[in-house]
Amino acid sequence: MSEEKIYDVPADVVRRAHIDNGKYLEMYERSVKDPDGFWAEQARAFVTWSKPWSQVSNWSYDAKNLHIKWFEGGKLNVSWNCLDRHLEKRGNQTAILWEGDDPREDKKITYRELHAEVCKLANVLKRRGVKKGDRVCIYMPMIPEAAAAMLACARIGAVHSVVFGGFSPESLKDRILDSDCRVVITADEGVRGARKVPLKANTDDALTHCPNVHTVIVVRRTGDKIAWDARRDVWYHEQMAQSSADCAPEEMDAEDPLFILYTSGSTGKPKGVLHTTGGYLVYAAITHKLIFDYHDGDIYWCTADVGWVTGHTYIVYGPLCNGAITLMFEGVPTYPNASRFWEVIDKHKVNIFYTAPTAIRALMREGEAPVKRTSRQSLKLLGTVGEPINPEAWEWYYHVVGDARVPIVDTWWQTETGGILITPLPGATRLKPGSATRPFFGVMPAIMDDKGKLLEGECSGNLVITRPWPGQMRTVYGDHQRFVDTYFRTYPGMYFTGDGARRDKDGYYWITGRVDDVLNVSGHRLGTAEVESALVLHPTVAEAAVVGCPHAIKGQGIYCYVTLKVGVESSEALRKELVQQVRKEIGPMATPDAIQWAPGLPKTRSGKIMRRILRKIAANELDNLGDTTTLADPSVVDDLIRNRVRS
Ligand code: 6R9
Repeated sequence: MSEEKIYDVPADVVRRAHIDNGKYLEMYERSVKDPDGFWAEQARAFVTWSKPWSQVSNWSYDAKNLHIKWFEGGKLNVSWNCLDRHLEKRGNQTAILWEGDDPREDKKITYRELHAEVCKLANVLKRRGVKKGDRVCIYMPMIPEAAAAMLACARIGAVHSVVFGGFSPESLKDRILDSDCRVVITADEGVRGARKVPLKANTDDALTHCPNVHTVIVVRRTGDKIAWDARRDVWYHEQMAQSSADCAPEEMDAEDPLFILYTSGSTGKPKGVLHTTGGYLVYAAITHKLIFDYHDGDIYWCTADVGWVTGHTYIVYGPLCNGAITLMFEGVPTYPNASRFWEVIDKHKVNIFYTAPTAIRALMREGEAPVKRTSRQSLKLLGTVGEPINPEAWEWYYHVVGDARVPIVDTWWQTETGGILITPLPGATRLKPGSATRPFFGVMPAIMDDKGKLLEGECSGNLVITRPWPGQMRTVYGDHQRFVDTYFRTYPGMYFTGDGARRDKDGYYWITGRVDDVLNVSGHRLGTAEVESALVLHPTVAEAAVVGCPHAIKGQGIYCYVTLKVGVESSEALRKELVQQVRKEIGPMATPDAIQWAPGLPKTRSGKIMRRILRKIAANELDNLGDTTTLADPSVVDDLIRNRVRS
């Protein structure tokens, strides 16, 4: 078993690291014995406050009285912390190092330039009537203006809701309506892998159902022709030209909302995860500095999209709060060729590189040559996030990309957690391929069995966290009850993550993946219920059940069982139509990998679909289907097995 394999921390890494193992143990102990003392110290070290807090933490995980507050009464502004306070010392240092989709395109934006851009945009928003507490939707490609838009909202106390540019007009519409955004910031088109993404056209589609949106601010990225509604649409560059670069930051309370980010759960529509100002920023900054062992001047690159939480915390807020140089990449790992990541690392002398297992697996398939023709000597640290990394991919990342020279931090966390919770620290933690290893400071994980018993020592079960940390989400926007029910009902008094995990004899955590109906497809979170709803919208579909299936590159693929209405014939054309339907409703990342025609679905006598059986069939694990005697009609299972689709 690869569990036996342990990589020691190289001596040179220990020497330069902020935290070695002794310090980790000592600080961890302090952080859980005296959390308020620990976090008060960190909050002062990482963030500048215009007024101190009156209480470090104030919380209850009791479902009847659920509340989580950090640094109450403390005042600060996130954009001021990410920009203004760096101007004196590093005004002329690069803040955002942008690498375009086309390798010939790049640019450097200093802290001073970014500050001016953000202030101007904040004034544009104000002119369009945006006030503290208003929600603003950001639907953008990976260009610096996306980060500026987030920071401009933060500057005036508006709450941003970034929607990933890969989402369909339908998904965009749902998100705009749920949080009642009245302003959208977008671009004419995005560019990825030399292909154009019609962001403005998608926005136009979405907005036919959003009467409250009065302003769309459009960045000119490609200059191609787009439709224009003169009552509603304004050009970013024209507005900016009329704007002053002087904009005083709004003084915010630590618990004022900073952003909403929609994420998928096991049931219903995606929920608006709400993060607040003070605790989130402290947690983003401390985790970025200590987990990536960031030192002044390091070139740091997180390949996520700003549409996901990783982009929020580890491209924008964490790095900029720390005065770091953050690389932002517009393109894809395989354009113009499979060396692109490594070429960008050489071109910009990247020191810290953070990506997803799905990208590693896709590049691994291309062999070693595209990696080996580059130097990668600048690298000091590698990181992964988004899904469990299989030990083979970990070893390839370590040996081929890192030349067995640099540590890997496998960082486990979620949209809900705001920042990384379980991870190695490069100078402190011996690595085991495939394990996210140990909890970060102040984080108390535990493992529960299905009956609600807390397990001790070596064990496996469901992962919970038993007390809050400053970056934790505070509520589901507009639906606090859903927050309580989703995360605090399964195990009373604890935050339930939805993930399974194992703890080994060294206390290391091995995340095994979701135990609920959430899929993780190429690191993108999707609810099976969302895909099912998209399928049943088609007039020929009577019923649909969707499960995950193993996929060599994506981690999980999407396997759909579809029951057609009586009298409808299945066909290849209809299969294609259904695939299109899901892409149109959700977006290309939700493209089904397999559609199986299912005349019947395995249901209990009370009518509940037995997904356990469907998952096994999709995974081709046919010898261990478990108990099927409680099914209303056990014969449907044989039919499903016979007609299994190879995905
Ligand atoms: C940051 C992010 C969260 C889900 C999470 C888990 C999976 C993320 C992981 C990991 C194993 C890791 N996940 N990191 N699983 N090892 N290092 O990805 O947020 O999009 O909300 O997804 O992703 O299943 O519950 P989000």
